[in-house]
Amino acid sequence: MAKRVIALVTAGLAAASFGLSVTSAAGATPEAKPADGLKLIKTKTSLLGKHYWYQQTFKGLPVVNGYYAKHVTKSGAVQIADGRDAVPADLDVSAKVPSATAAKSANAVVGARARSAEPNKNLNSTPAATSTTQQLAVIGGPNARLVWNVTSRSTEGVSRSLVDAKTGTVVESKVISDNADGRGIVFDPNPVVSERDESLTDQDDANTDELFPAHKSVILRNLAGNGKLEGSYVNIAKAKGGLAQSADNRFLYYRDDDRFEQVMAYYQVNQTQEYIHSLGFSDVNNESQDFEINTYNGDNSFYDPSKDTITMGEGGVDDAEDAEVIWHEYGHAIQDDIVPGYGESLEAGSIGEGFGDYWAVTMSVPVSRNFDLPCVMDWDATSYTSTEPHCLRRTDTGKTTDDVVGEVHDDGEIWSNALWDIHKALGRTKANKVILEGTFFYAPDTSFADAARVTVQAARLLYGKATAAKVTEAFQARKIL
Ligand SMILES: [Ca+2]
Ligand SMILES: [Ca+2]
Ligand SMILES: [Ca+2]
Ligand SMILES: [Ca+2]
Ligand SMILES: [Zn+2]
Repeated sequence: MAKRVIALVTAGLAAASFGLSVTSAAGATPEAKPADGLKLIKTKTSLLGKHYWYQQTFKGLPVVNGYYAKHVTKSGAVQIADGRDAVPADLDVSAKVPSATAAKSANAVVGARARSAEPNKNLNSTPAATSTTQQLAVIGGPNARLVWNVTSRSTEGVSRSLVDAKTGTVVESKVISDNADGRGIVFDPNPVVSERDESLTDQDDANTDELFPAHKSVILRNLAGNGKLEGSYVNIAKAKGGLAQSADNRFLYYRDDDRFEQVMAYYQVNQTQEYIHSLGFSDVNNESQDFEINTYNGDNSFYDPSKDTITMGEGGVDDAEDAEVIWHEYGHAIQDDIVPGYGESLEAGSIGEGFGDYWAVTMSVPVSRNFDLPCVMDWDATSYTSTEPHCLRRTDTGKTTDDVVGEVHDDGEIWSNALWDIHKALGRTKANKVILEGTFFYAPDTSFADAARVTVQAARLLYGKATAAKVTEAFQARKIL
């Protein structure tokens, strides 16, 4: 390992000694020079002076964990912290293993560890690790070697793996993000579905005996660990009554506490992003999406593309008490992320609403035990519908383009019905891969027909002609193609 030496150097000497080719007095043996270069990576200013941080490099490649810092006080005194590792001068820096192979090996190790850390060990619910970067680097010290430094994402957060670039062996793999798991209580997806009971009502946000059993205890993954509901995929930025806070990440509230809805948004969006990653997509609104919870007192929620923020209303049933409302709005955020300026035509807007409804339904499938799957927002709708089942909209209305009325939510039912038929024909995984992949080819002002064509194209390229034919059929049934 590196020698972590702090040396005090006088001001006069420092002026002569520092530059980009500093050599250390300590730690280097003649045949193993510490470095051929130091690269300045950061300069910090404190009350007492300046702090220069250098990355150790070898033949232009970073040396993993090799650092060098120079602290210069205002009086001119210089302190050196030398954390360089010795690297043999003849170390070969040409990789034998391709970066993609290294990424695969690293992801296998990261994925296996993430699965074993999963509380219920449900293999299907744990997304595979996906790698984000692979860079050549050098490890110094007694086991000096050339490595691929692979950064991967998994349910554990961000991991760094070092893969020997000559042999392909994973030398080291560890979680480097300080993501934390927390605890929360949620509805999943909502009380009507989980309790299979269409007679449940809001009762002015009371925690009634009927609604109590719908509360479910869950793990909140990918939290940043700052005691707030902020993490890799969700950031509760604003909330009525203030942001939920817990030093030990225990966010345990029932529905009559306004913080319950904050936990709902965090949990349900994290679920959806883990699912999207499990499909192999690492660039679908892959960011900490801002939410504002209960800050709008109408019975409506909305996605604001100008601020990239989702606002959840509190009219009737608090909207964030129904995961299907959250997932619908998140559907808008997904489309806006994939297609800049999305929704610039009536049909594009209708596709947006239809996709949001579909996304709510497909996300509900694993937690609904088949309870009226095509019904959208079963719980929120109890506030404003009198007939049972309570649904804001459905994905199985049978509408076709003959039924277009020129209102995006109504016409969205044509699109959501097509997507739901694709879901039934292809199965959930294939259907969602095809539908998300197709979205990458949308124009901001796409038409039903154009969006359908690129979805068919995605099906053909991903799965072949037979699958594409099933997708075509689903659009033809809606008279879209
Ligand atoms: Ca509530
Ligand atoms: Ca976003
Ligand atoms: Ca509502
Ligand atoms: Ca539903
Ligand atoms: Zn909408």
